[in-house]
Amino acid sequence: IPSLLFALLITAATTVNAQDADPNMGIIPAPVSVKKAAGEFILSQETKIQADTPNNKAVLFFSSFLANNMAYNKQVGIRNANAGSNVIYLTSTGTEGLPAEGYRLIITPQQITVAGKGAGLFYGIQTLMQLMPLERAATVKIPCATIEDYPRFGYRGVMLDVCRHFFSVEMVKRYIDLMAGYKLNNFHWHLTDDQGWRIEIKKYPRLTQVASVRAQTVIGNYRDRTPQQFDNTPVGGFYTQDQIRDVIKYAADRYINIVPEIEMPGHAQAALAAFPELSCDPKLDYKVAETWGVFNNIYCPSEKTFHFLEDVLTEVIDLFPSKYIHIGGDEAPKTVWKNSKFCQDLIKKLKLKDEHGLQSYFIQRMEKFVNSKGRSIIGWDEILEGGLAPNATVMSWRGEEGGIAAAQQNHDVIMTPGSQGLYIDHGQGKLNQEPLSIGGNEPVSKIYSYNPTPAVLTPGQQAHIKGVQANLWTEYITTDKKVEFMLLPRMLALSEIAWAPVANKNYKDFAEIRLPGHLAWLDKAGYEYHVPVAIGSA
Ligand code: TNX
Repeated sequence: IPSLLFALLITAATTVNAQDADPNMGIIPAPVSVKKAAGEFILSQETKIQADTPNNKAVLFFSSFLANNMAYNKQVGIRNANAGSNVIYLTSTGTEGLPAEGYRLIITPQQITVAGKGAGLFYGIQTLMQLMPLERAATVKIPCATIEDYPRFGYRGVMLDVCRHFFSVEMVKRYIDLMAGYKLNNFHWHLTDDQGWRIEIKKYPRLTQVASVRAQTVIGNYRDRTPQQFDNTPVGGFYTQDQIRDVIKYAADRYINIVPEIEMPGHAQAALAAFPELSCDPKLDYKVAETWGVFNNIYCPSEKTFHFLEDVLTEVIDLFPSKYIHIGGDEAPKTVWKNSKFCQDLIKKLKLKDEHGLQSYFIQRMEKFVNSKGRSIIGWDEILEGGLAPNATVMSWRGEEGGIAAAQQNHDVIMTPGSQGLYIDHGQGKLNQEPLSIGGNEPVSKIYSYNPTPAVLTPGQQAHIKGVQANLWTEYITTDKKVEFMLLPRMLALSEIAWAPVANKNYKDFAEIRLPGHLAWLDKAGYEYHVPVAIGSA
């Protein structure tokens, strides 16, 4: 008998070990809690799908997924008291004690229950979809488990620069699809820059007629300082307001907010090409920038400029429901302001310290305007220089220092430090094995190891870190495929640092156990991605 008991114990132990090999059941980002159970639910054409409200957008998303993936075309029913077995139930009940955006997913052989409110239900469905096999089939097996899950951060973002190169509505939607599958919830749309203005503003048609087109584009890496070669195909493109509304709805159907960015006072040369009178030296001949880098031609802090930007932001705010409106603030060289009599007089009149004070005055004025419309500004960390606008949220990109300083001043922060792997325009492997990029080497392991709450902050200050974001600048990204290549699989690592509790993070489990299944899914979905270097090498 003792040896039989021993054998039983051994069997039990091996079963547990086999399960432990994949404690997160392949799910990315890793859930807060996963309890596996024996057996599986068999989803077939006979399965009933029921919901509290069948026309809920998360429910509609799930039924269209089933229609596409297993040709399941039955109507979603309303829950009745005697649901019986072979039922998937999507509900907002049973969510007691769950934090915002959280869900419970209970899979038994008889029933699957996805419980969550709003985004929570949508995320529960995303997890359930990840548990389904890749192959199209009429019947699929889903392993039994109880999963309870909610995000670490409320803001989980990815930025796309559509100015340096323009990307179609279709591509933007593909980008949003990827975000949704990985529970990312803020798409930062970088819409204006020196090299192109990409949003239709009804009051100023010259912005799209003139500022959205550049005559030629530097090719090669401008940092080499080798003689520059130009591709003289004109590059243009902008989104009409109708297209923007369509993208906003598409994103909202996936619980993604879009944060629009209108750059000021710097990165404004394209706008100045359309409206030279907004510069401090209107006699100069401005053109939409054709090379990369930082440009001296910035908006003049004049009443004309403020009126123009208020008009632009009025249309932007009418379009975008986002609480946050990003007004840039980065890389605004002060040379022109230093040499301008108008600016120097203004500094004296307003009793400002210097040009940085003038930039603060500029941002604070715009903040007042945005706040008057019930919205809040985000600015890049340069908005700290010369004093923060009272209600601003800081996006910390030049390392974490700006974010730390802002949190210490009780301002909200979104961490996106380039030095910590969050700049996904940088290369992901050895440069000689990579396509042309702005440089750097930020492999997926580096972004994975980033923790957005710096230890120097007190718990109270850490609460100001609202989230984390990866930025995809597109100077060297000319095609849709290259966007995907730069984004993937780093975006999956981002989703885990934005969502999962620190204690659940484990790079080996992420990269070796779970990632391969996701790469297979990306293959199937036709996305291009970088093949990460094996752990331990390179
Ligand atoms: C800095 S990050 C910029 C961008 C460039 C990027 C290239 C930031 C706020 N400004 O204008 O595209 O570096 O990595």
